[in-house]
This record gives sequence, C-alpha cells and structure tokens, in this order.
Amino acid sequence: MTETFSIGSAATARGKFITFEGGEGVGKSTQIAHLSRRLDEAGVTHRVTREPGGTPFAEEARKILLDPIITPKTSFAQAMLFYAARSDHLDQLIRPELSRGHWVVCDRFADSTRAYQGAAGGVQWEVLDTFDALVIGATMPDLTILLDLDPKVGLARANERRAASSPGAFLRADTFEGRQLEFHQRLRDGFLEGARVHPHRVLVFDAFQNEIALAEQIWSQVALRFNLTK
Ligand code: T5A
Repeated sequence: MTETFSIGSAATARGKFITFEGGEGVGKSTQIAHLSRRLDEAGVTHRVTREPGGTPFAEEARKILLDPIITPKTSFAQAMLFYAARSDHLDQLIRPELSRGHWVVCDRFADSTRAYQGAAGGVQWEVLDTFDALVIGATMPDLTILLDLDPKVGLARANERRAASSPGAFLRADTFEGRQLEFHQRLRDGFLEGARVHPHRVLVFDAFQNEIALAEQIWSQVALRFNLTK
C-alpha cells in the first residue's frame, strides 16, 4: 500500500527508501554512485545519505563510534549511540525527504546494527526489535540491497582503498575494520540471516563480480521493483 502525506490540499506519494548493506569494503559507496546516476537519468529526485551520519549530530556520533580509542566498549552501548544517531537522521532528513516524495538512498541502516552489534556483537534480537519499534516505526526501507562478499576480499579492498587515499601514511583501521576475521564472518552470516527473514525487502547480490555488471543487475532490480523506465 502506498503511504501518502497531505500537503495543503494535495497528497504527495511517499518517496521510496532504499538501503545498501554488507560487510567492510563490499562496494556499497561504489554501487550507490552508480544507482544515483541511473536515478538521475530516470528523473527520480533523490537524496544520498549514510549511517552513521547524515545530520550534524549523527556525523559527530560517527566520529566517536568509528574511533577505536573512544568508541563505547560494549556492543550494547554502541547500539544505543547508533540508534540515537538514527533517530536524528530519520527526523531531520529521511522522513522529511520521503514526505516530499523524494527518494532516499542510504549507505547502511538498521540491518547493519543487527549484523554488527547483534549477530557479531552479541546484543539480543529482542533488544534491537524494541529499538526498531521505538525509533524506526513505519519508516522501514522499501528495498535493501545486500552486497554479499567473502570478508577476506572485502577487508583487502578496504585496506587498498585506505592506502590509496593517503599514500605513504599509516591510517589506522576503524573500530570495526580492525576486528578479527571471525567477527567479519559472523557479520556476513548475520546479514544473510536478515535476508532470509525478510526475503521481499532484502535482495542479495554477489559483490565479487565486476563493478559494472553488478551495477546493471542492481539497476534492473530497482527499475523492476518500482516500475522505472530502464
Ligand atoms: N556500523 C554501522 C555498525 O557497526 N552499526 C551500525 O548500525 C551502522 C550503521 C561505518 C562502520 O560502522 C559500522 C559498520 C562500519 O564498520 P564506513 O566507513 O561507512 O563505516 O564503512 P563501510 O560502510 O564499510 O564502507 P566502506 O567505505 O569501507 O566500504 P564500501 O562503501 O562498501 O566499499 P567501496 O565502494 O568504498 O569500495 C571499497 C574498495 O573496493 C573497490 C573500490 O574501488 C574501493 O577501492 N571496489 C571494487 N573492487 C573490485 N570489484 C568491485 N566490484 C568493486 N567495487 C568496489
């Protein structure tokens, strides 16, 4: 059913909310750039954003969470800060954009908390269900693109990108990149479990394939799902 919001006497159809998910270095930012270009070509007004982030408060929370020295030490405390940032992001950016009929494309959302702080970090599912009900409510994504990749490959890509961004400098891995391989394997399983539980919302793509072929696959599914002209 299409959610509608009244603006004056006219009713504007709610925009679509698309999230990208997956482990470290799977290619989300790369694929979001491809999708954004295709949406522009199709005339779809949209906003690209990210989590943690998207508002001044959430960007500050991001700095804290990704700094391995000052991040909260338990997954539970991290989850609360991710949800505080998410609440602000939803109120200030995501919901207002959707209510104007604009689409929102977000790099990570609640499935990341399920995988990182839940499946890999040990926070109970029921706790995250409660956070979802309180913070997200009806604003769940219409479509989630899960990029699935062997964590060894993803971490190698993330390391290469970090080295290329500051040649010659030592750049420390962030809070989550620096964890053991076993943590990253639990993450991957957590994301795939989420896809099994929500097969209509979450589409899984093989992120090992060539960047352009993957972009074509994603666009074809988005166009099909939302009746866009390819
Ligand atoms: N987090 C986040 C939580 O723990 N809980 C939460 O609730 C949320 C929301 C965010 C961190 O916070 C954690 C998860 C994360 O650890 P981040 O900097 O946003 O930190 O990190 P990532 O989301 O992991 O983003 P990355 O930038 O590391 O990875 P991307 O965006 O998935 O990958 P991308 O596109 O930058 O590509 C990586 C490299 O691979 C190449 C690219 O050119 C690039 O160099 N590449 C490919 N190479 C070969 N084949 C392809 N198909 C390729 N696609 C891209």
